[in-house]
Amino acid sequence: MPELVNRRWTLANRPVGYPETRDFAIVEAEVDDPRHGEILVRTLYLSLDPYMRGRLRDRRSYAVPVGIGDVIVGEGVGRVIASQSDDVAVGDIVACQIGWQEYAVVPGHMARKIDPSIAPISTALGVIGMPGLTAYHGLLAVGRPKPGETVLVSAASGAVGAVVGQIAKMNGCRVIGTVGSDQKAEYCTDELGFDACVNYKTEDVFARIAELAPDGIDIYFDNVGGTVTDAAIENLALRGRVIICGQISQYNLEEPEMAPRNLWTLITKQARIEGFLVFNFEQDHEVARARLAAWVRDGSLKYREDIVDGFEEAPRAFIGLMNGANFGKLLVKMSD
Ligand code: NAP
Ligand code: FER
Repeated sequence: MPELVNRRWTLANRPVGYPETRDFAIVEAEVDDPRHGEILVRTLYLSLDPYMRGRLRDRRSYAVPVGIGDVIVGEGVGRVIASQSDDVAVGDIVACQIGWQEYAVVPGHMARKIDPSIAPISTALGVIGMPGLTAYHGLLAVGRPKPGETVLVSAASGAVGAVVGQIAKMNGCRVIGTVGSDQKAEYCTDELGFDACVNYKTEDVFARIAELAPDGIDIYFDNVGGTVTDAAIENLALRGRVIICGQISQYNLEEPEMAPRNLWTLITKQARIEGFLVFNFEQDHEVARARLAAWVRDGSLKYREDIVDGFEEAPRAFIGLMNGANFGKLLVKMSD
C-alpha cells in the first residue's frame, strides 16, 4: 500500500527520570504491503500502559528495549485492511502488538480476533484485555482470596486496580483502595462498591489503613510500591499475602528507593510476598477473558476508560499516566 502514509511515534531520546514530550518524535513512512501470512492493520485504539516506561530503558528484561529511532511498542485494536493470512480477513477487528503508529503489518497468527458484539472493541485493551487479565490472575491465582478477608489494592481506580477490587468483592472480601485524588476515591466507593478508599496524597496512609483494617490486611495487591506499600506491609494480618503486580512509583526514578525496610513484619505475621507477570498465565487467558466478558455484560464488572483523542497526543497522555492524570484505562483513539 505505498500510496498510504504511516505516521509513527519513535523514541528520540532515552528519557531520564519522568519522560518528556521531546523524548518522542513523529516520523512518516510508506505503508508496506503484507507478505505471505501477514496482515495490514489500521489502528483504531492504542493502549498506553505503565510497562512501556520499562521498555524505554536500556535494560534487557523479558523483552528487548526500544531503540533510539524505533517505533514505541504498544498493543492496539485495529481493522484489517489487507490480508495475506488464512486466519484473518479484511474487515476483521483484531488486537495485536501494533506499536505507536497508524498502520502496522503484523503476522496474522499474532493477531487476536475481537468480536464487536461482545463489548466495545476498546475493552479488548482494558477490562477484557491485558490489565483485566492481570487483575484476574494476580488476585485469584496468586492471592487466592477467601470470603471475609480484607483486600487492599493500590492505584485502585486504574485499569488493573478497579478490576482487582471488584473481583475481590465478588469473592466476599472487604476491599480498601488507595488512590491519588478524592474524585477517584469516590468512584471506587460509590460506583465500584469498595468498602473504603484512601487518598494517599492528602491522608496519613499508615494511620488510615490501620484504622480501616484493625484486624490487618490479608491481601495487599500492590500496583505502586513506595510509601503505600510500606504502610500495607506494616498493617499485614497473620498469613497475609503481598502480591507485587507493579511498582509505578519507582518507574521514573533514576535511583530507585531501597525500601521496604519493614520486612520484619513478614516474620511476625508469617506473611508472603510474591511477584507475578500476566504472561505466565497465558494457558488460562481464554477462560479468564470469557468470565471477564460475562461480568461486563451482566453489569457486575464496571469499567472506566480515559480516551484521549488523536494520535498526536500519545506522548502527553503517556506522561500523564506516570503522574496519575489518567482516570481509568488510558487509550488513544486514532480513527473511527
Ligand atoms: P493505571 O492504574 O490505569 O494508571 C497508573 C496509575 O498509577 C495512575 O493513574 C496513578 O493513579 C498511579 N500512580 C502513578 N504514579 C504513582 C506514584 N508515584 N505513586 C502511586 N501511584 C502512582 O495503570 P494500570 O495499567 O492499571 O497498571 C497498574 C500497575 O500494574 C502498574 O504498576 C503496572 O506496571 C502494573 N501491571 C503489571 C502487570 C504484570 O504482569 N505484573 C501487568 C499490567 C500492569 P493515582 O492517581 O491513584 O495515583
Ligand atoms: C508491567 C510492569 C513490569 C508489566 C510488565 C513488567 C505487562 C515486566 C517487567 C520486566 O520484565 O522487566 O506493568 O506489564
